[in-house]
Amino acid sequence: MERTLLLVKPDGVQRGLVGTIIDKVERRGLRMVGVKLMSVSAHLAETHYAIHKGKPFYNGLIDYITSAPVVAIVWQGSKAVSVVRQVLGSTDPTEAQAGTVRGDYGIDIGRNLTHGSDSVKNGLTEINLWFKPDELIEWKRSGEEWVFEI
Ligand code: D4T
Repeated sequence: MERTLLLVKPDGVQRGLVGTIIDKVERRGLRMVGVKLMSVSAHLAETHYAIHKGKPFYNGLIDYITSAPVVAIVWQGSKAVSVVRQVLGSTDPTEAQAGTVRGDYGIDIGRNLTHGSDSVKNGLTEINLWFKPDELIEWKRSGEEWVFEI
């Protein structure tokens, strides 16, 4: 089964949307296997967003993600990467569909509330960056046979 990293960014935490965002993914049927509220160091932010270094929005992005606590969550389940990105909506909230997190609660791409891994490979890399192995719990959610045709 796939795993993916979801970050509720500082605006999501400050605006009290943590529960709403978790609820949407949880009701979709994915299983949470790790979660924590954390301050993001400059080093962690720069490592996570290394691919964007040098782009015009990079400095603002680092300032934003380190400005207040974030909630980091690892989700597991069939197609977890694409399901989380679908729940979050397009990176630019003005292009995100209604019913998605960004489409319902966002306006500005620089305050887009969340991050979701964009591939299985990047998901594993990001999970290793944000979580220690003992912060992830193996468990089975009862009733998963009603979500997945295993
Ligand atoms: P995140 O990391 O927020 O899930 O973004 P995505 O994976 O959906 O999109 P991304 O890597 O292309 O962008 C990372 C982050 O940078 C911000 N951003 C992006 C911005 O402020 N201005 C921009 O022009 C772009 C392209 C938003 C998300």
